[in-house]
Amino acid sequence: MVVTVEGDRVTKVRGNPDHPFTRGGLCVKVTDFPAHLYNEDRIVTPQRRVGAKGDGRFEPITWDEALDEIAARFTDIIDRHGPEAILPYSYLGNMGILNGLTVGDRFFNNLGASVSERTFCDGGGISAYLMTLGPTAAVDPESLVHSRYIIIWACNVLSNNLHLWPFIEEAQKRGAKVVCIDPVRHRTAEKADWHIPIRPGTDAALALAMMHVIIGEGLHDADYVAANTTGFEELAEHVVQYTPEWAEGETGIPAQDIRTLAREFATSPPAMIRVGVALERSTAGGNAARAVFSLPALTGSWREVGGGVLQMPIWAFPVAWDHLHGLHPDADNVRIINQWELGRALAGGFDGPPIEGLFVYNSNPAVVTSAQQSVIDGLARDDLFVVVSDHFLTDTARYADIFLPAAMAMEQNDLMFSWGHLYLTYNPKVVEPQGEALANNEQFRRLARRMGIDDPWFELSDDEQLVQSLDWSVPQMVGIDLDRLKADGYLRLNLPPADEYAPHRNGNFPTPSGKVELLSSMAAGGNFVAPLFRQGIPGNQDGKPVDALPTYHQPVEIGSNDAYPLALISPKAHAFLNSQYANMDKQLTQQGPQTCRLNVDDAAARGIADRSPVRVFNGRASVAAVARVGTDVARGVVLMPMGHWPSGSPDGLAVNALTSTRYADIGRAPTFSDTAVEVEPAAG
Ligand SMILES: Nc1nc2c(c(=O)[nH]1)N[C@H]1C(S)=C(S)[C@@H](COP(=O)(O)OP(=O)(O)OC[C@H]3O[C@@H](n4cnc5c(=O)[nH]c(N)nc54)[C@H](O)[C@@H]3O)O[C@H]1N2
Ligand SMILES: Nc1nc2c(c(=O)[nH]1)N[C@H]1C(S)=C(S)[C@@H](COP(=O)(O)OP(=O)(O)OC[C@H]3O[C@@H](n4cnc5c(=O)[nH]c(N)nc54)[C@H](O)[C@@H]3O)O[C@H]1N2
Ligand SMILES: [Mo]
Repeated sequence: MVVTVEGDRVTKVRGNPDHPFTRGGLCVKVTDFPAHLYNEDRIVTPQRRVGAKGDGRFEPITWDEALDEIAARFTDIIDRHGPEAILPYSYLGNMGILNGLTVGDRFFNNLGASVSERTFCDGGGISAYLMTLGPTAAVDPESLVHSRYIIIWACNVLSNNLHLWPFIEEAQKRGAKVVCIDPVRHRTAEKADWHIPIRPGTDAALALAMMHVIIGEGLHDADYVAANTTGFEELAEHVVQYTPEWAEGETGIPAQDIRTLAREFATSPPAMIRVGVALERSTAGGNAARAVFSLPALTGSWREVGGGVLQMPIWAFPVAWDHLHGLHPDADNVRIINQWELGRALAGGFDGPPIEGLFVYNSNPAVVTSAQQSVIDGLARDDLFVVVSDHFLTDTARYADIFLPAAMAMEQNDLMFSWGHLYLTYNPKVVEPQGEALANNEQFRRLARRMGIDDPWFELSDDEQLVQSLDWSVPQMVGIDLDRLKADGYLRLNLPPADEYAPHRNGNFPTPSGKVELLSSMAAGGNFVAPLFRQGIPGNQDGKPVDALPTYHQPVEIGSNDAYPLALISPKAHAFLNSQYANMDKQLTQQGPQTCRLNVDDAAARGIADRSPVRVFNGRASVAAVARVGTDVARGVVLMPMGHWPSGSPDGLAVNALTSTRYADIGRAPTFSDTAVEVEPAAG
């Protein structure tokens, strides 16, 4: 991003046209970033609640008062119940190495607070990836221009991964066929050559039927399979049962289309699969992801540049996660609470001390977490001491006892690894923070000192912390140091050029066997959750059985109750970043109110007209929405994008009041896409 600063103010932002990956592109969320930075609703001084919880009445206080009060309350809670009565709650509101996912871990691990397990963004997909392929960067996203066949599976590239699109479009111009497997005909599916609508939660059935065809018709690459996979014989026998005719019944995709897809994928090298997070979000989501990750090994797609799987190239970046987590010496015995279960945790549903202190930063659980009503009820508990660090008075922050104002990206230093390309990016502070806002890492430095935590990390400057945050000695960091990063802004990891990079041409997968594990050796340890997601705690297999071979399991909730015959999905909103920007005028205008998209036939059967008010409900809640009727969603499917704040809705609830609270099969992923609802016309 190129930022124009006039005097002491940011006046304009634009994409950097010279950047080889982003090429001058910026998404609608951030093109008017100054309106976000200088927004009149932004809160830039610490605040203490004066009204009732949820009222939103606060008074400004000094940082000293805020830190004193937090230290006193936390100390008191620890004295009475022990440190596990404190729960940190954070996610990906900020994605920097210094200020993002792990910024609070050292502080809370030092205290011995309950560990928050953060699995609701690809915890299942990543765990499945590690089980099948290991922590490999896999393909360079730029190499997609060389693909001849691209399957975009459960991913809305044009809305959610905008910068990848030009590479796919270039491949398409060069003759590649682009296929989109999604219940929704969204912007990306519109541009694809073939959109395959699928019933939510049935992707494992489709992938396994593709295997049935590929192996059954001898379209697999026997040499690649023999050299670079485990368990082929077992898999071949296992997929005999998964015929395309059977899969048609599960997925709603005609058997002949499944055959065509499998044959084309196997015979159009280089073939690539771009996987989105929604793949994991159902009862068999982890199995679906493992099956999909296995496909390119069966067909030998990895042999060529432009073949393989693109999930997220994060494993290319040598971030010193363990060091950033700063594990507590007795970490193995600390209580773990999955963030998904915040409502239950606040209601006393876990063994051990009651949660009496909650510290939320980089997250907005009142919007992003399932069981929304129970989250809001829990936040409203009078005996719960809540600290929220954020930019705005979010629907979560309304329940804070103490609000801490956080700096925004342009007001703080950071270094960014990427979820979507292979460049490290330096994020310099270009203006002083508004008011008294502070970067997250500075907030934790001050709190650590106030609570007498004796850890040298909290005495380090930003640069010193950055130096310790990466392993600068590995081959992909040759030629990269902090000074060069500051001078150039971004540097490509030292990997072969995208046009030559086929990292698994000869196998070399970083799994326990060194091969693609069609038959998973890690499954023997039970359910696997990557330590990245649990403040570093490595003892991560809970013994819950996991299928050794990718296996299909039907959705649990969809189809289980005639009163709720429709399958709800809640993917990302085009104009919001999860819950962020949903309070900005321009983005809210562009996104519009909470909508519920449904198929013309389903609408007609219920007497629902386009743009009329409806209520979407199930046994958990009822949520108001505006109907959008069309043919872009498959029959039986309802789409409500996530991100709207519940406070903006007439009944004070948003889509996560409806979503399932069950875990998926692997990595304790959420199951948003296994949610059943009914829709009916509403008055007014
Ligand atoms: N504009 C915008 N961009 C974003 C974000 C945002 O909020 N807004 N959030 C960012 C974040 S945190 C993430 S994780 C990424 C996620 O980006 P994506 O991976 O694209 O994730 P989703 O939007 O959740 O879902 C993608 C698609 O999966 C489809 N889908 C839902 N259920 C199923 C299913 O069971 N099977 C199949 N095959 N498809 C299904 C949905 O219709 C949707 O089109 O986007 C990032 N980019
Ligand atoms: N139904 C449904 N629910 C979902 C999903 C879905 O697809 N469907 N997607 C899930 C996914 S993939 C994700 S990643 C999560 C996202 O969940 P979150 O990460 O919680 O979502 P965000 O809204 O991006 O960010 C949370 C808050 O961080 C604040 N923030 C931003 N930068 C900073 C900072 O530097 N410091 C501080 N202190 N605060 C900051 C923002 O203002 C915002 O209020 O939601 C999950 N929930
Ligand atoms: Mo995410």
